[in-house]
Amino acid sequence: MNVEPLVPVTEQDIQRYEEDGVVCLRGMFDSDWIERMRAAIERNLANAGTLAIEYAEGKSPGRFLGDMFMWTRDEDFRAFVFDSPAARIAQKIMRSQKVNFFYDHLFVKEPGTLVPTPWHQDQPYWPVQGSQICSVWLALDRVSRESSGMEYVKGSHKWGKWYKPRGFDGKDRYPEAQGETIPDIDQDRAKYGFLNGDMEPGDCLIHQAMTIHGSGGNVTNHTRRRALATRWTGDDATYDTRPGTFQKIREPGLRTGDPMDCEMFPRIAT
Ligand SMILES: O=C(O)CCC(=O)C(=O)O
Repeated sequence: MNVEPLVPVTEQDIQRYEEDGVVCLRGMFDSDWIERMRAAIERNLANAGTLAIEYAEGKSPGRFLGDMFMWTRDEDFRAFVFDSPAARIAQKIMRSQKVNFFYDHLFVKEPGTLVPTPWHQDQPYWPVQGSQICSVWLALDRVSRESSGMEYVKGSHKWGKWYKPRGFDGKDRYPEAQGETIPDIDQDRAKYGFLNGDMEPGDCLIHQAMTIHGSGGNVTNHTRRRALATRWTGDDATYDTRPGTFQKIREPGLRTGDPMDCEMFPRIAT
């Protein structure tokens, strides 16, 4: 299992992330990681955590499971946080001295699950302020547009907009949250630039927490779409107790303005 990224992160990758708000890094995780995390995901699908949400329930055939904080209860998800190249990749892309692990988020969209992942920014959901905040979205299957490949609105992390979070299932799960209503991106596609593309298992997308992103349904008959997103923060990130952020597995014991370092958001030695 590789500890270092299989391919070095280059200055060009970092600049692309800074300009576009997302970069796709190819072939970063070896097949041992892919197999290990696939097996861990199967266990999780059979026994999801208390914060898991079935986004497709009552809306579409198939299954779209979102689960979080798997690392707090499963050794393999935990190993991914501490021993995989994800922390090093995040640290490099964010140009950060330190890197804290924020949480892990599983997204499994099974074949024939027609619900999209709605357009959103991540940071409005999260109790964090700062700009060195990113996700490493690791593909564990081949991903195409048809199997719900991710799509990003190019450069949207620089718009200076803060959009109100909403449940992926359309429910108003964050009534106390602030923010504008996100524009209907799909109604006006000619107005925006988009970044998307096919992926292989072991490829990952790194996106900044303010970049607008979403995906379509998985309209394939046989292609599963399993992705493990890990969330990372860097030097300038601080905790923020504002109301209307997502539910955590437990409280970290931080106050607004505190650096992220704590047991729940461990600093990873890279
Ligand atoms: O995988 C998906 O459908 C959603 C991923 C996402 O929104 C994220 O990782 O922030």
